[in-house]
Amino acid sequence: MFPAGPPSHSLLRLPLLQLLLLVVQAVGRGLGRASPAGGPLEDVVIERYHIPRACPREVQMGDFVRYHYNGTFEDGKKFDSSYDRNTLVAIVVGVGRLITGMDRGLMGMCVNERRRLIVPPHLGYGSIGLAGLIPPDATLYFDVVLLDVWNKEDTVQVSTLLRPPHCPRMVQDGDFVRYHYNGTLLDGTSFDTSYSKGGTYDTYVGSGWLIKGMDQGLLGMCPGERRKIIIPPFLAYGEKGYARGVPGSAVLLFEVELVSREDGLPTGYLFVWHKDPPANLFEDMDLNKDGEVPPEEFSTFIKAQVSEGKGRLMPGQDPEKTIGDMFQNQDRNQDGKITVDELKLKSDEDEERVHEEL
Ligand SMILES: [Ca+2]
Ligand SMILES: [Ca+2]
Repeated sequence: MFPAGPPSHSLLRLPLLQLLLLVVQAVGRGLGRASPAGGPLEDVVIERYHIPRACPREVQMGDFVRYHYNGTFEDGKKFDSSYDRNTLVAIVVGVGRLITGMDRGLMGMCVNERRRLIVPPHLGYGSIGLAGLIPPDATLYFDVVLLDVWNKEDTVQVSTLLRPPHCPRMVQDGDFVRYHYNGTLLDGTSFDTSYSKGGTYDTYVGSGWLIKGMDQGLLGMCPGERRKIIIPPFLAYGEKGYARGVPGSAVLLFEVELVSREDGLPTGYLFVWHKDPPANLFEDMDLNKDGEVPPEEFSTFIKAQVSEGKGRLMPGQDPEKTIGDMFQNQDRNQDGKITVDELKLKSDEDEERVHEEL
């Protein structure tokens, strides 16, 4: 037989138990567990006091995270803060690099989420503490905000925001592209934008001018398309980060609007013929037939080839400059005119290199 307690006893117990459950749910959302006797906590208590509306990703074991925190004791006295050091914590989580309480307390966290963690001593610094900083058997309170999360298995994530109905040709490696972009960190901090620079960002895709993740993220894009491109740090600026605004080991989020694309030229080429060059190239260039081609004749000739659709200049550079560079390349002795021998010499070299350049 169970001993019969006084009726008032069970009446009192029920509200207390409910109250305790409510406290645990409110504080821990079921993740933390207070000990039934009200003694030391068995596990970390997690209070998710700010959860962002959008949470595309939650921290998992083995993820790399960046976060800020304030650490206090039960009496509110601060013992440590990443804000004071002006340095984010950047570390792999869930693998024992942190105190167990922090490893557990960060699991499932979203970027921009804010949590309060209550870490019992056995999941913190135990009965020994940390010399000069944490006394023995201290319960630790952390306020944490998560700013970044990625994993070494990550790839570039592309999502299309707007796709034009007609797309005759998509971006391929080697293309010359003009695009606008907004670059932010995962927590929304802006680090760069083309919109404030008075023009598009113009570059070649797949030629090493861009971070690897952007080279990948632009592929297959149509003019007029808008994309969101998320790039892990090892395909962006790595552990060092970049100048102002991109900290080390940061995931980058770009919103990109492709304005135009053109076929690029092979690396190092300034001009290519669409078909074979004219059989009598020098004679065609030497418009007044005096045996010399000065810059004016050369420029007139090249522009005629372009306008007649016989050849194509390197995109993305002032044509006058490109033609000037081409002239310099051909004028081997730099006397301001191209001779038949200079053109032949260059053509022979080019043929050896299976070059199509003039
Ligand atoms: Ca001439
Ligand atoms: Ca010359």
